[in-house]
Amino acid sequence: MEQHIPQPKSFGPLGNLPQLDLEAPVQSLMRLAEELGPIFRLELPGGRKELYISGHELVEDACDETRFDKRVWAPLQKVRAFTGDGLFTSATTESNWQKAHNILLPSFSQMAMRGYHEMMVDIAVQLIQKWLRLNPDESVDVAEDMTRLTLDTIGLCGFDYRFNSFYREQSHPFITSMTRALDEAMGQLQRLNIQQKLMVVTKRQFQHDIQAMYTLVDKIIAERKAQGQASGNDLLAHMLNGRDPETGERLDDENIRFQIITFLIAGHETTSGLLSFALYYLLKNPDKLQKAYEEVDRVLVDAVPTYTQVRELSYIRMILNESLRLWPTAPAFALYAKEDTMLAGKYSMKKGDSVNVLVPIVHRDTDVWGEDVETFRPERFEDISKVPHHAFKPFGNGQRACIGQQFAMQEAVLVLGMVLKHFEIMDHTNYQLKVKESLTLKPDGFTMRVQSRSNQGFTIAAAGDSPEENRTG
Ligand code: FDE
Repeated sequence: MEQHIPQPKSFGPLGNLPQLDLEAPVQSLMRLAEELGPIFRLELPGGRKELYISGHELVEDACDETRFDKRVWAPLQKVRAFTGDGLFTSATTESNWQKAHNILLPSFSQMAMRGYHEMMVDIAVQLIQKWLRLNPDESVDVAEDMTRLTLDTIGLCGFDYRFNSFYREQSHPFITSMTRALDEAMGQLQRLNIQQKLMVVTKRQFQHDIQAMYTLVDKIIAERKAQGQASGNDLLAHMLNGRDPETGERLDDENIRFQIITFLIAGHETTSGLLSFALYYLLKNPDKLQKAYEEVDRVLVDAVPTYTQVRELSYIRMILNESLRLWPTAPAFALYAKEDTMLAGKYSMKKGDSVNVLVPIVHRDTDVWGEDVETFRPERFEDISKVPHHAFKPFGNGQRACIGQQFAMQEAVLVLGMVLKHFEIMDHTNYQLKVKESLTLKPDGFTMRVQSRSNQGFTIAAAGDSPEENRTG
């Protein structure tokens, strides 16, 4: 029998919009899920109806790829203005999705990670050096420095381009444009059509920012082509040289432009949020922090870690997984029914109907995670066979899951390991978590102090140069 789907009281043409905090929509949806249960419906302006699911059974069923596929939902549709049919914002049915997926998959295999290691170390050393030079009374803006780090890492590993964020007070102009364009894309979601039409200046700025991004990216592509297609062993080289094993086709220049912007967006905000949340949880859980110190001191015996040592930091990896459980930095994704179907045998869906998965709530489902879901306990991930994988979706689902998952985890383990190896971290403000929302989540206004744990500072300052020297290419 068809089951009833709860919906909160709606307000005329605004529908349920008043129930959403526009600064923090995901957190309002989380509160609604706690009130209304594992499935609910909202009515948004324009008569748009949205279904939200967060119970493990519903989510597991919607993740069945034979019946459901990724929907490029409203926020991603807006981002499409500058990422076009890049991997993140294309439908699975668009030909460039399969083609780019086939061509780029090998660049993100565990094997490929070894090849990025020295570049990842190069950027991580810049972060460590910056922090080593702080005066004792200076604090670190965690999310800002982590964003510098993740952006520079994807820039260097992806396109052999140095944003040099640690040498700038303000963001690189590309990032200013990208951040403003992302904010505008999210802003458009909340405006009525008529408002949108009146915002001439905003629209002009949006177009200007998109052009600025294209100009930089097109220059990177042109310079690489001038060096000869075969040069380099980064993502860009794979995009230029790779052929789809199924069709033998290459990516065209416009699609490569979209992919580069996609990787810069997808590859830095999410990973930087992840590292920031992990540091927050460590500060608030001294016993886990102690275990982490013990592991890095045992495994990272040199000033600069090797690839193999990073792979051995299993407790650090568990900490990152547990951070992703509590605050998955990409907090939602959407799926549509490929044919008429029953969701979990209970709710009928017509072909094309879609559901939004509220990942932070799935990750707090007590049926599968236990009663202590609010507790930060990395040990949940100790035995991989005991992890309820069907209720752990920080990287999305199936063939449309995050292609950068290994990359992000490799980078995050390396950086968190190095930070803990070199610094005692201190919660000097007794920070109270406030989650800031854009396309992704991060702790808002989170600062901490760091103190060198030994005289290793000296070693790394000298060793920091070596990855560069050794990089013969
Ligand atoms: C993707 C992704 C996803 C899915 C979404 C949907 O479904 O819509 C998710 C959930 C994610 N991703 C998440 C994440 C987290 C983190 C930390 C990350 N992520 C990171 C990264 C890095 C890089 C480079 C990336 N990432 C990338 C990416 C891409 C390209 C994509 C799309 C794919 C396809 O094909 O679709 C993603 N990512 Fe991520």
